[in-house]
Amino acid sequence: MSVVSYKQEDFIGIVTIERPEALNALNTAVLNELNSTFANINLETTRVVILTGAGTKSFVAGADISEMAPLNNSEAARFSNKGNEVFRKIETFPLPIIAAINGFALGGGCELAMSCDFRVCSENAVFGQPEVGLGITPGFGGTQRLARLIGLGKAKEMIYTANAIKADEALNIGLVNHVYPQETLLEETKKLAAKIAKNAPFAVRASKKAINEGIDTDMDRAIIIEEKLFGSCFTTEDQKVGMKAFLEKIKGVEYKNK
Ligand code: CO8
Repeated sequence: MSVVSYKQEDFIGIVTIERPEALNALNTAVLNELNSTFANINLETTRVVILTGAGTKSFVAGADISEMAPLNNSEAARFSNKGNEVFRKIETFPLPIIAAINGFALGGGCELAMSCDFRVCSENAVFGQPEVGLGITPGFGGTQRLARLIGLGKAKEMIYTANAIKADEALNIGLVNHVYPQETLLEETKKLAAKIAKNAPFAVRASKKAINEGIDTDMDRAIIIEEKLFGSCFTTEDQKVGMKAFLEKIKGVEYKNK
């Protein structure tokens, strides 16, 4: 039985984790299917991806505890590596990915959301890294991405105390960009995705690459990364079309991803 579904609406791809009986917890099957789902996304016809969980209770309630419980040292490190590889693919995926967090985003769920480009959530969303309460550390990038997103002090407090936070606090600390009622979460996320999809696809993808690669290096190298990607936009038809439309005061330009 499939545990990850994919559907396409215009330029928007929607990936849904579907294990509601375990609050969408990440087991090996989910990690494998996430991997293959992203690998099969058509980069010509898709411009932005939404990642969400099935149901109204949980985005992802963590890595699957029943699968992890019996692991030994090397098996656990391998499981961590498997998750990290999938999440890094998501983080460096050529298209922007918005996490639409529809409930619990705990442990591996919070870590999965953090590997997306940005996050929006429903009012009932709950975030946390409960791992130390289970006798483990975060193992799918949480010790690295949380501090980069919300700062060292707040990340350390969340991880050491294992305290969960609600949507309004997640918004305050910049973990999510917007909070919506559960009923409108997906529609509002699609509106954001549609805004992204209207812009020149090459420019959006180059912006993602510049931001991601630049943040991991020093400013002198980072601005060179930007300069190269900026220059590469001038090889595209969309740059000519976009600038011509501005100069000729033409509204509503449709980019062709060329
Ligand atoms: N793993 C496996 N099953 C889960 C998980 C999970 N993470 N979360 C929920 N479930 C299952 C429950 O066991 C239950 O199954 P069943 O009906 O068969 O008993 C079902 O989902 C429904 O859950 P609850 O009955 O517990 O629902 P509640 O509404 O009472 O509670 C909570 C919801 C608060 C979300 C609760 O389920 C909970 O605390 N879940 C665990 C949250 C958690 O600790 N997550 C972190 C896991 S550790 C992790 O993610 C580490 C990532 C790095 C891994 C590194 C690799 C080695």
